[in-house]
Amino acid sequence: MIDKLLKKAGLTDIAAKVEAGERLSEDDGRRLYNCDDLLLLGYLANIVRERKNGDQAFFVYNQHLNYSNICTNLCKFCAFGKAADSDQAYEMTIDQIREKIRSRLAEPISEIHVVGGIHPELPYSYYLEMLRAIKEERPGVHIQAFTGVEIAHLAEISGQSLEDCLKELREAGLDSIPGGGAEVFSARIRQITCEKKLSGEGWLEVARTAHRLGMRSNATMLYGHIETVEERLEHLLMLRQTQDETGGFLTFIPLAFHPCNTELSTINPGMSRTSGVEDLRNIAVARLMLDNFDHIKAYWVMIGPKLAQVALSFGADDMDGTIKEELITKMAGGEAQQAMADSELIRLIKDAGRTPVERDTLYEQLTPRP
Ligand code: V47
Repeated sequence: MIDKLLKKAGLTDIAAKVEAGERLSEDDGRRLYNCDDLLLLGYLANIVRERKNGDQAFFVYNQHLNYSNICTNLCKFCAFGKAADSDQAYEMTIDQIREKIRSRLAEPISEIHVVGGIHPELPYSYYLEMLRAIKEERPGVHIQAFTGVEIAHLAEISGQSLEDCLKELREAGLDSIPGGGAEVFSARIRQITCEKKLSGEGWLEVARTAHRLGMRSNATMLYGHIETVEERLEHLLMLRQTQDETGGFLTFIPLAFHPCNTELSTINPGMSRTSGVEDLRNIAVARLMLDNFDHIKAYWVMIGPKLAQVALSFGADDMDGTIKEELITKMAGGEAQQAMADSELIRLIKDAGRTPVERDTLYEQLTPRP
């Protein structure tokens, strides 16, 4: 039966490679992206998913902290970043950050995820103080902070090399780097959507430098706006190549574009949210192409908890976490709730026929809880 379907879709040779654990080529990736048999893509991606992670589906008890939305880049796909003089601009003081952390000390949070805009004025010392303050309030927590774009900015304002800056941030409490800021590496896309932002090569250089220092990081791709299949593929191959070199990426997270309140949707008024099929296809193709990534995350905040649950059968093995407060998606029209109880994550995972595993940021199993 499956052989017939594979033949009909022209994927017999790709399926043979997947079953043999062989690397897929760029052209294979193109064919997968253009395949409209979603169930077949899911079937193939699930082979890799189960080979790497069995029935396990990971989640993390985490807290998001968006310390400021003031940003000089003002990317056209982003509804979160605001100019410093905007009446919606905000920045948190170190005391307010302490308070945010303190307010949830009763919860078994193992990871704090920190992301903000590229702020024109906050001094370098603010970032070091923020890291120290978080660790003081919640010793032992893993701080996953600052996208590659923020890290490059911090190196610049501190007048240091990336390496020295990362070492100093690590001493202050930084443990790993989230995957944001990668967007789509294509120079064409960056020119149109985020011309002031760090280049794709610059982003990869931050990742390489961190990995050289033994610090892990994540990788993302923002899809569903004006990028082509070729540009998505190029992005995935650049990540795969970098991972071959360093082995430092923990997980890949496809991020579904939310057009609401973005400049991109003002320029192209017809833009709509990605469809469920598109979301699952991106997860499945990423799982198949990124053979050297251990984990693929279905980020429920962006694709909704129900689709994230289904994605556990289309290549994803991780649902991210409890979160509670996340502004990047919310500002762009995200409708998913902001918080998910760990019991609800566990229920969704079990209901999908998978085994829930509470993990720390580095994918170590947390049982019993620390
Ligand atoms: O870099 C901005 C994206 C990213 C929109 O590492 C948008 O585990 C959709 O990277 N629609 C930041 N996406 C968030 C991020 C992230 C999130 C969760 C987990 C991890 C991880 C990383 O959000 C930005 C950008 O690519 N973004 N605007 C938008 N309108």
